[in-house]
Amino acid sequence: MSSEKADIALIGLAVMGQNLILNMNDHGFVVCAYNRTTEKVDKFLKNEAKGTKVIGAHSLEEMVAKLKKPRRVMMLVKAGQAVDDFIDKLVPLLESGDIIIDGGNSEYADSRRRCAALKEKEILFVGSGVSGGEEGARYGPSLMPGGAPEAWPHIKEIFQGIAAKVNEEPCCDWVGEDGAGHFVKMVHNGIEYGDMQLICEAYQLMKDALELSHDDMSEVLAEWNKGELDSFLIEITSNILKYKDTDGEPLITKIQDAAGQKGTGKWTAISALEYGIPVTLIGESVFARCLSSLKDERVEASKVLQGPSNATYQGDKKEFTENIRKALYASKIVSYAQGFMLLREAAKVFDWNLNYGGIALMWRGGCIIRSVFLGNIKTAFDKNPKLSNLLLDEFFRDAIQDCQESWRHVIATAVNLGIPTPAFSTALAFYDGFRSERLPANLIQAQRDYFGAHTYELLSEPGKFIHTNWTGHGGNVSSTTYNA
Ligand code: 2AM
Repeated sequence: MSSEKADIALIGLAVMGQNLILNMNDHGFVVCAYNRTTEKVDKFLKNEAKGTKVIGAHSLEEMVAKLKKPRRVMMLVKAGQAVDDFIDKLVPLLESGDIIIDGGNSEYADSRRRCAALKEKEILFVGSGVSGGEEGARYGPSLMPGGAPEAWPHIKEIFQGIAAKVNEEPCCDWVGEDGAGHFVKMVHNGIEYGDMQLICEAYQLMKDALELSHDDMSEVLAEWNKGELDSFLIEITSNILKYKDTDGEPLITKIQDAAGQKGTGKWTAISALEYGIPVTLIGESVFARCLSSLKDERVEASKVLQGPSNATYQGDKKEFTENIRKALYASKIVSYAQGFMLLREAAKVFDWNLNYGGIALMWRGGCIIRSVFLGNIKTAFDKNPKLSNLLLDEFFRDAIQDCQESWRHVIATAVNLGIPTPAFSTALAFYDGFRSERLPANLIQAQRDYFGAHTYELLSEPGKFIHTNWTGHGGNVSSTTYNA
């Protein structure tokens, strides 16, 4: 074995870890591989890593001794306790300025905690979102690193080297402080839930309202994939719809209609509620999966509960298909606007200096939500880095304006036909709420004051809280501390 020292160590030889190592090796970096079950190190060196410059270690001590300084140690192990256990074992072996990177699916709150705890020990912690699955890890993932900013210059070359590229630009940039990388990854996954739900609603409308064949739907999506909606998810959906089972039937029609979930969409929705940001489309997408998984109850209810008698669209099918495309596009714009609103609020709460255009670029390639559309978002933030809301960018404002009539027509039609479109509908409701100078919340304030003396402000006197004795009895004492 050569005495060459490794540029980086990677702990965790499941498929993602192995593929990232091979990707780093392809880009000229020497990687030292380690795994809790050390037989996997030998197996990896003898098989997948055979003939590469990858070296192995059978203990953490050996691994650390083989690293250049500052030492860079990346973990791709099961999220949770395993990460903390490795950190505890690594810290005594490392020195000031060394770097620990967690590339697993950790929760951002854990990354915040780890970053702060390691700072005390002068170790630089990075929590990085890694997206793109096994294929991405091997040939170019989207990487979203955040944590101790001093670590970035030392890992930039490796990270940007192995990341996916779009027009030669790497889909990896520094995200922000402490848990920002894992927060951005979480929002990415939430947006993925939204994108998938939107495509499902378009699918159901084409299938049930227009009664298109699966081959026709596949072609429609292939066509959409040539325009504004050009994206990985539209592309694979087109392929899925035309895929035939051995009997020649579309396989999709035989698949159980109960969606699973691992929880990242749910965590985005929970964060949205926690920070008070109306990320309604991701929320609806999580609930749509929940409703789908109540299969037995739905089967029972379908025998009892009635919908409208007419369930198919009577107008021009081609025209309505184009309306659906526009409804999908407008809803998607709202979803991303909501996602960036959540990022903006988290940046405020945690004092992160988020690079929004950079985030759009990181999602532009390599990951599940990759799309041409993310290039438009990058452009919007390049034009105005302080853009408060995507919907206010001229390009997106005009795009929604262009889609608006179709969007309303599709939702109205779906309502009349009894076809659920929770994501399309919530996007439009958000749009109409967001563009309202006045909402009926004055009545909520009056009701709260009526039953709980919570006080209200007058439009003419903002900042001054007043209580009215609405009934003439019950007293004039206002409540400021109690929240019903
Ligand atoms: P293993 O091969 O020894 O099981 C994905 O599961 C990766 O995380 C694997 O490399 C696995 O190591 C590692 N992993 C899972 N749980 C772990 C734990 N509690 N401690 C250390 N490594 C763990």
